[in-house]
Amino acid sequence: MVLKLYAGARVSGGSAVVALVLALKKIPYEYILVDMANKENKSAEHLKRHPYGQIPVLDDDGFILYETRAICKYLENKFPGQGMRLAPAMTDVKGQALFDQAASVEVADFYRPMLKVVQEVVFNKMMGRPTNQANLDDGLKDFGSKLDVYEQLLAKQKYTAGNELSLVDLYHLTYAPSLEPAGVNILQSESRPNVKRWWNELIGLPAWVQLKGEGYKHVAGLAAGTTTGV
Ligand SMILES: N[C@@H](CCC(=O)N[C@@H](CS)C(=O)NCC(=O)O)C(=O)O
Repeated sequence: MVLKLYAGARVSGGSAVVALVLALKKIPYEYILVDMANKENKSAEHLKRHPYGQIPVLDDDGFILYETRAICKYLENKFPGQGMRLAPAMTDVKGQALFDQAASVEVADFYRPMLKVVQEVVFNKMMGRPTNQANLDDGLKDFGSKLDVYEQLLAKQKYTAGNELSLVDLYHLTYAPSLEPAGVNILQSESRPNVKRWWNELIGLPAWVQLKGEGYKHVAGLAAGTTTGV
């Protein structure tokens, strides 16, 4: 049975990252819209799939999985030889350890401070709330200091987990692409040339550009409408 991806109307957040992994690994899937605007994510039916009432959720023939990073790792482990390889082989113990290290860093040192900034310049705006300048300044300072460390790392290696593009790099595409359209070019600052090089490569991946342009795909290969957004 074909995999089902439960996601919102917009190509954004973790759902977009899962859809990108599905595309890079050439795994067909059925996109099932969860109508977030009408709180379908909090419906009894969806809560059976995701106890926190969130997206994305993957349904692999009745095996239900949530959490973006767990879903991506599952797809890589289930289809290691299909499409692009996105994690070190299981037998590469050191490669796996460096992958896990980079994955933890992404959550603690990139996602958290990045989200503080996105909250102010994207989410607040979407909700019609004013930007809290003190929170924004704080978020930018915190995120900038973490990116300074990324700069040192990316001066020595091409990607966050080594010299191969991996799932960990793709995890960084959760929400951060919404910063530039909101006027925050922190990921493309000339002061961090290696972060800029790495980031431009990620947002320029043809599969990402196509996904943002066409939206999630139905299994028949039809575009699911123009679901562009943050
Ligand atoms: N840690 C989760 C976060 C998922 C998440 O925050 N999803 C958002 C949309 S991208 C959501 O469902 N928000 C609705 C809510 O939290 O009620 C993951 O990585 O999958």
